[in-house]
Amino acid sequence: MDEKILVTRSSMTSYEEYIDAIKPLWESHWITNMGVYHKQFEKELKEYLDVPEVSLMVNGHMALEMTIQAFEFPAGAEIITTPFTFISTTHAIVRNGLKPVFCDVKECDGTIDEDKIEELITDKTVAIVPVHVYGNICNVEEIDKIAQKYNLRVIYDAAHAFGEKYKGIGIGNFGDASIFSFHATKVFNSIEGGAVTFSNHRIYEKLYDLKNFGIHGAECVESVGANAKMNEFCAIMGICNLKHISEWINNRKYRSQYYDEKLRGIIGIRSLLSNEQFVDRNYSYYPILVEDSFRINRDDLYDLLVRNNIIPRKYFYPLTCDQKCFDKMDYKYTDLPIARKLSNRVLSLPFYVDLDSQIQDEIVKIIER
Ligand code: T4K
Repeated sequence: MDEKILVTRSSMTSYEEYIDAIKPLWESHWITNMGVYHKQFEKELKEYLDVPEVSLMVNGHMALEMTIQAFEFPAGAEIITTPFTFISTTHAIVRNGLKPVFCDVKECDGTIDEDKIEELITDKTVAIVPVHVYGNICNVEEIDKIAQKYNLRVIYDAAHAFGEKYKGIGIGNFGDASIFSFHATKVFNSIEGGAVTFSNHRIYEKLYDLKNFGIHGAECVESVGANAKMNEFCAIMGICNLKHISEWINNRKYRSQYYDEKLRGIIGIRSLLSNEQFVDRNYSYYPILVEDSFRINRDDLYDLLVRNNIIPRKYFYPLTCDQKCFDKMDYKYTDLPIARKLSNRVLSLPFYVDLDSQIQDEIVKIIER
């Protein structure tokens, strides 16, 4: 390959469409602080995601961190979560002064193993933060039952699940809240951005205060908040990109099925995307597992691809609990056999809208060889 093929490439509306759309910002000079486009984007997201409430955020991480904060859990309380995710999920818990308790995941799709949650519940447990990893939907029904039984909150990290539905219901309707990421590398982006979905309007008010310094009018600050507002340039990018999302998801579906077809029959390679029949997928990533029956291991396959200018990523390796920043924490050495197994074998192949099928052929050929 002459040029480097990266793991993903931002999906973007046309230059002309964006430039045209941002012109009014020069006329109004209102470029941030809940402007008209912030409001419009929130409204359009509510419709698209088919949820009762949306709160826009500067990015997916702050969406999660502030949502956890909004529930005002007592310091030192425990949150059951997965280590097979991007570091943001764990950081959001730890940065709230809470303790992550890592639950193992399922071999079939990398989502939290609902059968292992109950044994981790203690009198300090206050919530579960599962992740719809790669857009693979967690067992929302079982998680809901456990949460009800033990009176726990459920906050889904749905950073990868934008626009997905389970049994025809927008994925942002499950649990007490869900967070989405609109980062440049996601299925849908607003350059940087994120959102929280929920049904309780009190959460909207709480998040509004948290993301805007707790300001209530020019001379009144009612609570201690931070700054996590989305600006108008990002909101407009989101509004423009939202017009193309269905077309992009269809394009990804075709690319994903193309990989499926080409990789089928290679012994030791399997897709980590679930076949859950009730899910409308968004085809956000294309993760494969390099199993023991494959002739070389994941790291060697990674090196081989990189030598050929193909740059996949080991999403998600290492497990978040094994990261250096948690070296001194007492939750590092939890027994997580499946999460470790997946993390040591997974490789996210280059995958994005309009990825050339010849490049996909080339990638498969290298794997086959
Ligand atoms: N929860 C979960 C489960 C998440 O996966 C994430 C983010 C979050 C929460 C937090 O959401 P945000 O706060 O980020 O909204 C990337 C993303 O930065 C991150 O958003 C994402 N997950 C994570 C899985 O991947 P890196 O460090 O791998 O990104 P980077 O810069 O290496 O980029 C990867 C590839 O993307 C590049 O090789 C090319 C392409 N790219 C990148 C950028 C920055 C583009 O095409 N355009 C771009 O502007 O973290």
